[in-house]
Amino acid sequence: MKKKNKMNFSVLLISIVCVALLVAPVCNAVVKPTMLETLGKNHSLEIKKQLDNYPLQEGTEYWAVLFAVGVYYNNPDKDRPSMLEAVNDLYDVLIDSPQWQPDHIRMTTGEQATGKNLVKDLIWLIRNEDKDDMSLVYITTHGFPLKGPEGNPIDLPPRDEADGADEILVMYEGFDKWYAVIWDDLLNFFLSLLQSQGVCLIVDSCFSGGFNDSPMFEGFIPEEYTAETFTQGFVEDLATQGRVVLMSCREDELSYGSIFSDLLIEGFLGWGDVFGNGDGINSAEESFAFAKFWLDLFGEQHPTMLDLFPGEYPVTY
Ligand SMILES: [Ca+2]
Ligand SMILES: [Ca+2]
Ligand SMILES: [Ca+2]
Ligand SMILES: [Ca+2]
Repeated sequence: MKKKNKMNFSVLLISIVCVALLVAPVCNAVVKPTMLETLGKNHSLEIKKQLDNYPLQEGTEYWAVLFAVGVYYNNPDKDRPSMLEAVNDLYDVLIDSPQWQPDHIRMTTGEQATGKNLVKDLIWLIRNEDKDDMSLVYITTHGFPLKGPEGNPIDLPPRDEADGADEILVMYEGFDKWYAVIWDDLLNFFLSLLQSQGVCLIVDSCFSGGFNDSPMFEGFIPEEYTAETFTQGFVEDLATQGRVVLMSCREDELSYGSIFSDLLIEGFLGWGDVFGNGDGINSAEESFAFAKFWLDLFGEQHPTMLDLFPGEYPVTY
């Protein structure tokens, strides 16, 4: 991930707020309570009515794994403190919304952000969630296409890359030890084991557009498939996973600072819905559209989305 100084981002945010004030004078703050006040009492009642009718099953729990590396063993020049700030901001915005509980969110950062711990976090998620739940995984670190010593692209099995290279994410020791990385197939494997009705993956890294791999196992019926495995519903559950993936840039692009995360979080704070359908819910799709609008305008990085979730994935109310 390329460094961008804080100054530039401050200018960006100020510009965003100014332009947003011009195009949406009804919204004079980014914090939710103020927004709701400005939307008026009648509108709030309407929102409440819609939330009451929101088609989520009783017993739906929201689970999250938030993972930010931000510091790198033996390579301080690669450190990106903005990643650690972004993950804290994301945590705050989630727990500010009633469906997210602190004991349902696992956050790993800095020196703890090793590949082993990411796998542990994902296993924790897999063991806790079930099929009427919603899961969210956020990862931010440096990313690269996987290449051999000669610079040749490498696509580990499954061979699923149009550009010939899997994408890798650098863990805490990743600039010191070549193997301290997680690649997209491995991440996709763990995500594909989730039974949640909705899975939202957010990746903020260079080349993150390569994390658009479809869930594994879909429509896949193994040879040893038996009546017993069918009654357990295992494969059926995997096949029904609705996934939405929000990525900070295209597969062949760099990502700057933590601007994508910061804008997405602004979306979750309320701007997503303000520029979206105004139903009181900041969905992943709406917040992505908000972030994409601004980043496309600047033209340096172009966020991408893989949306296999029917309807919209509700992130904050
Ligand atoms: Ca692959
Ligand atoms: Ca690729
Ligand atoms: Ca890929
Ligand atoms: Ca909405």
